[in-house]
Amino acid sequence: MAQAPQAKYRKDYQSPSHTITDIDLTFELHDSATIVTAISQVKQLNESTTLELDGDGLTLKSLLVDQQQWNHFETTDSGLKITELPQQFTLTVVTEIDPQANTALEGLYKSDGAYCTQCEAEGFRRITYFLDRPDVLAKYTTTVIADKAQYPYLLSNGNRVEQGEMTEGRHWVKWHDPHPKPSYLFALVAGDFDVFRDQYQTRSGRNVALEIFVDKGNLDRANHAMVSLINSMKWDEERFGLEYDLDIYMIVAVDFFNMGAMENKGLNVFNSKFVLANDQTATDTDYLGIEAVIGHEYFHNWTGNRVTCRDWFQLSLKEGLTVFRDQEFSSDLGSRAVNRINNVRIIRGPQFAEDASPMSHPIRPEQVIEMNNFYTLTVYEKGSEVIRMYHTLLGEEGFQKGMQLYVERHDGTAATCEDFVKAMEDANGVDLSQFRLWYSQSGTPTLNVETEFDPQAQTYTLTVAQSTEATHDQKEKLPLHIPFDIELYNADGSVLELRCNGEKVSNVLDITQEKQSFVFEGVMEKPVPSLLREFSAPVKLEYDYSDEELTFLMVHARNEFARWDAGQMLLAKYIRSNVEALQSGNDVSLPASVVDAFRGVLLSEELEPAFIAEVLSLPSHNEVSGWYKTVDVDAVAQVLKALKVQLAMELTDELAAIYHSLQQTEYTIDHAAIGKRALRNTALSYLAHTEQGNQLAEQQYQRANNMTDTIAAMSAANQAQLACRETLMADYSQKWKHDGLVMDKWFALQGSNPAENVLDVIKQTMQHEAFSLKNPNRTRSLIGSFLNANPVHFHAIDGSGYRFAGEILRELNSVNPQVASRLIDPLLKLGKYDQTRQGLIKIELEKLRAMDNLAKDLFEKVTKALES
Ligand code: B3K
Ligand code: ZN
Repeated sequence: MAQAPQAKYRKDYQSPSHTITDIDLTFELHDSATIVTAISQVKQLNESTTLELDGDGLTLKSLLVDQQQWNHFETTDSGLKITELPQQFTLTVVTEIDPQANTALEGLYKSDGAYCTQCEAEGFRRITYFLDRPDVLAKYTTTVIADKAQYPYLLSNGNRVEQGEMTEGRHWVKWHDPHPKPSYLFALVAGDFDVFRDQYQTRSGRNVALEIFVDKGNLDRANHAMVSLINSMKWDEERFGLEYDLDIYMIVAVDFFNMGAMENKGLNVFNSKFVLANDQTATDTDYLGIEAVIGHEYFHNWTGNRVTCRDWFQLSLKEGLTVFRDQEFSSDLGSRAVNRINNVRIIRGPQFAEDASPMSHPIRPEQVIEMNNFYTLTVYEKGSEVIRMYHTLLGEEGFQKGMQLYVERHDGTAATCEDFVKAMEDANGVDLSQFRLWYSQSGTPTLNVETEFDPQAQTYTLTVAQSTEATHDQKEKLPLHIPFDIELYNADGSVLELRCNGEKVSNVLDITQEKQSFVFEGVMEKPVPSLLREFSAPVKLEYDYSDEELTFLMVHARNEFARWDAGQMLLAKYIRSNVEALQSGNDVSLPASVVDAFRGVLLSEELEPAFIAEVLSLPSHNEVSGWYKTVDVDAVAQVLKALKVQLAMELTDELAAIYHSLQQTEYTIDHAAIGKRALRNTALSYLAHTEQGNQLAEQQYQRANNMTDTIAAMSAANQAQLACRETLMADYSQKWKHDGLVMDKWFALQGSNPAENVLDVIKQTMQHEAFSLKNPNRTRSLIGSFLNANPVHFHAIDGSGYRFAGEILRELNSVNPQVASRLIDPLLKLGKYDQTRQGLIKIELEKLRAMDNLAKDLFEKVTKALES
């Protein structure tokens, strides 16, 4: 490392010295020498006559101030310092960039044959020298010039205003975006596409042209994205009263993309994974993912674009809120319970793990070296839980009042998290002082609950103690304001009305102190408490439930989430006790009563199949690992496998009956059909561990008329290592080897293959014609699944898994630092493993730290991990 990268601190925020009100951009596109001319209208805001612009990897061709060549400038480590400037001026900067060589996929780059951009968070500075910060909002006019035959479509933000032909087969298109925006929302795309068109009329009568651009030949995979877009536009009008504000909305699907998608104003750029789908190429999970991501990016138009962030420390202002909105969208359109379950799984699994890792940070981070490292589960998913808590505390009506005030006050400006809290407070006349701590305090709080029933006094006392363990970034923790949703059940399944001090009280208790007691009156018999209903706060719950109470809740709880949660708590008890049993040399087993509880759910006639499938899904190895200070990787894996096998053996008949009864002849993607397939394929994942497994998987693969069933068959064969595995894998690869996106599912199965020789298989797979380390989707599928979903081999005690990860990371460091930095996360959690493993992981981290070209993305994480 030449010079260690420096952190930026939230407390050091300063408003900009200048602003740029308008920018006129011209791109002359050429593969390795694109010329960018940027003409900006600059205004001084304080007394400084020096303007410092951000720039990264640019070749400066010329610099003019008010049309005159300007010599008062110097290039700095981070850009350009221009001095002796007038108060207001026109700045013309010409730069040259090399999109062809850009494998980091940030700024302007080439994805296969097309040009595209990614500017969030700080990619615009790789295009031109600029005030590349979200609190500088300018109106953009963009002219794109390129070869007409190769790039018939030239796109940018806003509305197309002019176009024309040029010599040498080139053409140009000019765009104007009337909405002032920060540079991170700028986008440009040039290429040859098939276009899927539709239109939408907003509530107030604006006609919006909808265009989805896909690689040639993929038109038959764009329909679901379009349906999802139209549904999003409608939903945002109905639920939030928010309408679209331009005459055109474009989405471009590209194959090389670092994340899911990007909400650039009027021109979203998407990872093709979240656009392309038909029944032969995509699974139900893919379809639901497309709906969620299309919705998410669309919803950003108000929460992110119209109201943007003042600085990057405020990222959760737009991301937490927009995740909340996309979760609500998916829940209103589909199954609320299943959506909630899946979101909670992410919080309790990887988000809690992030809190416990060297990268722990509050949803509004205090210090950042590389901003791209903070697009995290904490900022997004925990951020969304924080928004959900406002909703729980204020109700839908109060929440919407707060939203309305927030948008009214801050439309067209760059706001802060504090502005959002203030809007919620002012609109509802409430004091959220203590609630604000959720923005500044990191870590996972624990709620410890104790109860006492007094038959004489007919009272039931609930004592709640909250505590948050110190995290890597923050030692001192304070009590938070935690909405704690509870219900009390009588033995007959009826629900008690909650009364305290002679008055009826709400189901949502306000936990604000370190320890608090609630005395409920008029309680005749010892009730069964249903606690933290709907996961009303992102906390760990400790309560000593008996098996009987949990099986009771699995049947009687009024809401599905609580039933599922009771089932998970029951499983958790037996996973823990079996890990202990195994460690002391005993057998793994589940008592008959527990098996019966799951049998009951499986046979239930009222429950939705999609929900039953969730109840039957064991927690992941990663989630279970989070329960321990030091995790016994092999014991956890063995227990999870043994419980799966035992449930499969004891419930074989029921599972087989369900499996056969849920067969569907036609493939449709309505939620009922998706639910049936989910349950049927969950049954198959169990049956794979029985005698019928091989035959069922092979037969399902051969008869499948859709990708969901195909992949479910292969996945069952992979996990249970069935005899048919190799044949199915070979057949699939033969069929899809020319289609990287479809091959990703196959790569993910290779990466998570539990076979002993998996590392050899992966190395061989890296030679597959569809694989390339330069493509983030391919890398995440094959390598990411090895690191995240193959615990036994990744954590092999001989260190082979870690060494392999180290090699890949060293290579990716120069190819694509952002992808490398995502991939490294499992290695940061070294503190969770035994001394031997810790030592082996450290060796790999040290090797990375010693690299002289270590990117700051990896630098930030590696140094934190090694210092912890
Ligand atoms: N805002 C983008 C994420 C940008 C990530 C930059 N490394 C997508 C989204 O959250 O909608
Ligand atoms: Zn987002």
